[in-house]
Amino acid sequence: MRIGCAHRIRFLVVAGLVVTLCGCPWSRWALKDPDYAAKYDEPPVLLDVGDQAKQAIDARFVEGKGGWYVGGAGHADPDAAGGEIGVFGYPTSWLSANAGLALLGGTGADDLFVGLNSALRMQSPSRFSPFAGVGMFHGYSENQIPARDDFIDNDDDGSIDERGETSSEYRWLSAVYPEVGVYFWLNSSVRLSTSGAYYVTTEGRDSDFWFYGASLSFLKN
Ligand SMILES: [Ca+2]
Ligand SMILES: [Ca+2]
Repeated sequence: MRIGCAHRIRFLVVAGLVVTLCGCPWSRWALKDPDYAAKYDEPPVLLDVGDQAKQAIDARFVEGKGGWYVGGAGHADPDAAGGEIGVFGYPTSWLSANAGLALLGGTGADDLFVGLNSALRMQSPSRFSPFAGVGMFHGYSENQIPARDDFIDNDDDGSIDERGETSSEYRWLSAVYPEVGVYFWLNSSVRLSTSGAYYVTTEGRDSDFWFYGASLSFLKN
């Protein structure tokens, strides 16, 4: 009896803390989303901290929705920096997918690559949600290299190996990565993300690196 009572008190304290931290008792954080509002458009019963806590953290309304995002990432040694813009979606409330056009500079390949980045992430369906996922990047770079001694008219201007002649050199870089991070919904449509991804690249194990990034995502409610 005493143990049950202690458990109940402990639950109430924890739930009360959650409610307090989330700015309840009636959190309005996602009421602009029609699916969320349909569930929680009435204030919860006073002192029902369980319902209040659930309402304050519930982000299941994202299921079946999507939007676009913009982000950046970086790392030192090897110096690497990147930017990305793309689209994302939630096939289910606990799984998100994203794909975007990405620029990746630096890395062990020492070039600027443009390519496609995509990832799958599993997360809790809550306002603040840690996630873990996997992703991949495929990109290419184009450089001009001197071509005055190959007996080829590389630039098709009628002269072979003329002064200043160059040819294009293309390089590919691919990477796969495991990733961990956190999501936080600022409101029903704007999500802040921070993450760390370990890029395992085609440049070899000496060129693998941690890539730390942040992004803002905009959900279409
Ligand atoms: Ca030429
Ligand atoms: Ca040439």
